[in-house]
Amino acid sequence: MIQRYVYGHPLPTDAVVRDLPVLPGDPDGLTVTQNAPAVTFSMKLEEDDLVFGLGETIRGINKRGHIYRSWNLDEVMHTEDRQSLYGAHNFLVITSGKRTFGLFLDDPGEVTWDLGATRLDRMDITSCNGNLSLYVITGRTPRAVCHEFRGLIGSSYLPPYWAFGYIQSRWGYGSSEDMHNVIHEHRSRGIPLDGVCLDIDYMDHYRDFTWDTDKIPDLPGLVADMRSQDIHLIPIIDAGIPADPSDPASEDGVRQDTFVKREDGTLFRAAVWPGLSYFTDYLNTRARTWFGSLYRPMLEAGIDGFWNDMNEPSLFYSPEGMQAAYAVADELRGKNLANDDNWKLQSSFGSLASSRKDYQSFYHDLDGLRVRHDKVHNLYGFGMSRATMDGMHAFDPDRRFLLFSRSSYIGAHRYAGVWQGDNRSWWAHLKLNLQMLPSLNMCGFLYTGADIGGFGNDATEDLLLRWLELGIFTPLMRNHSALHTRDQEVYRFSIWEHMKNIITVRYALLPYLYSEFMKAAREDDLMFRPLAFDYPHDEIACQTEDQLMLGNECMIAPVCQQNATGRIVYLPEDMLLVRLRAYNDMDVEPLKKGHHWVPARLHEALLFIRRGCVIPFAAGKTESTVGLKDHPLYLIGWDPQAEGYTLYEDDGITYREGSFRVLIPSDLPDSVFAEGEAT
Ligand code: MIG
Repeated sequence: MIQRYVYGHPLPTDAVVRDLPVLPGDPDGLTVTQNAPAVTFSMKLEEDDLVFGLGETIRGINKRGHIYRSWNLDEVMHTEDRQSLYGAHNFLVITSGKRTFGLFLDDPGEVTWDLGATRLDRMDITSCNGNLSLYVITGRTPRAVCHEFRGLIGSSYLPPYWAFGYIQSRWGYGSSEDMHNVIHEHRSRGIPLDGVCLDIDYMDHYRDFTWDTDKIPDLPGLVADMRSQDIHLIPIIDAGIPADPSDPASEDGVRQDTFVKREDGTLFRAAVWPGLSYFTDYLNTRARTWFGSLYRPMLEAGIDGFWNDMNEPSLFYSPEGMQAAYAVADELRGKNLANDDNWKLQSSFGSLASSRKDYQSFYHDLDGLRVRHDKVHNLYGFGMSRATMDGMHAFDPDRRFLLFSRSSYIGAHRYAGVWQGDNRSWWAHLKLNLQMLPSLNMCGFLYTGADIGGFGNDATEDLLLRWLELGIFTPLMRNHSALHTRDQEVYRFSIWEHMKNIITVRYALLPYLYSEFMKAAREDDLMFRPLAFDYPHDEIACQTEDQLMLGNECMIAPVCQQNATGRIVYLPEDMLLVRLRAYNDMDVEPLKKGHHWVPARLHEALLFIRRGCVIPFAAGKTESTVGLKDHPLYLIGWDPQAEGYTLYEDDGITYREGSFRVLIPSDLPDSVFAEGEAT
């Protein structure tokens, strides 16, 4: 059941797809405190309350014990002390033996979530602007609450099948030659690959929708050449459009009045990669349609996937902010700077990026309603995803396109996936990658993954291999790294063959993973779940922070620790351990419920299948998802009497309904089953 309450004057967000009646008064169990304009919703947290949700953010699967802030930011440090990353996903579920319910604050402005941080036994959620719809969702289980909620916010975005293939990316890729090299290095070694990303360097002076013709003389030719090798080209698009009349998109946007403005009606400008830039008013329908149409020439060149970046929006500085900083510098120039002055000088430049002041200095036109940006800040990336996907569908309404965005709000999950942003080559971030998966799924974002190997800093070979051993399960499986960091393509490392073998496991698993993804998307369900969702009465499962349920049959427990030769895994029920080395190299071992030390050498990925379940594997080696179609399937499970697996399949390209096929062990003679007794 979903109940809706309204506070202040909510702005339209398009997060939900159902218009529910507004109930009078306040919801039961929440204390509402007005502190104009803010509104706070408070509740006592019981000792056994678990708190899940908030989508893309830092810290554990159980969010209890920290203050989070919904305020989309270009945050380069995903450390424990942060409060915000790139998305605002204002949904959480509170569950204990006694009660289970969800809260969704449809509020596009700043919201803080004190989830037992100030006081262990207290939750305070504060809407800073006090204009929102509050939805209270009840259900028997956390999974049921999420299902209800997902019905409210609408179906998740569907990527094409190829988007589940391995994708190689790097900040620095910008030319046809880069693309050819990356493809050659993968194909010549038999490392599977379905996509390569172009980062900002392909553009002509960082101008969106242009490409440097010295680096890419023939874009349609490049795309066609790549497609003939079953590889898709995925260029980046940034939110800012250069404030320069010589740029066609800029000139056209000014003429058609599609950019955000300051209070006095002049165009808002701030610097990003191309220098001073304009920002499309993605909250305006006409401007969105305009921006979406800008993708057309690249779609016509054969491109069918993009990644949208910098759409929090990230701002390096505004001219006003820079001027103020210069004024401070002029005032202090030549002085003997004591501590305070030194700090003042440093911080006047150091605080220029994505500043509050700048976010308060421009306005959106919400189809007739003028709203200051900070009141609707968290909708910006959502609007960009929507503009892009609508533009792609205007080009071809029947085709599924790949799109993943950095910034998002609930609602954006209907238009695109998200990647988890600028993580680091840290073991802690491998674990964080896992921890964000279920909370993103809860908020509708099924197509997601993190930069495998880590974006910032230098990856070691063991980190990359272990990270691939998690990445084989994530719908978006992309290796990406930052400029000036150590080369991170698989083929750069001495143990590349192990990495390659692990990637072949991904492809062998794809029929299953795709089927589970599509089931989750069609049924408003979760592909990744905290163990607490499936075993609510199991105290250990409820506290497990480094394992996840995957689909309806599996559990994953990746090794997230350097130098480890295995790990302790908690099995909440009897399961079949599958130790995976390559598509054709694995061993299985039935294990009893309880704790186990599970050996996993560096090149071995771990997967656990519930007793009584079977999952399909593709037999055979492939270079890309295209080749997978020819491979027969076999099953892996505990015992040959198992019921079978219902596989979902479709064309992977259009929105045409697919079909279900029941795979039964007795029909698939090559299937693998456990031998011997469980230990
Ligand atoms: O200011 O395009 O998160 O994936 O490689 C940095 C360059 C801009 C941030 C993205 C990252 C991308 C990088 N971008």
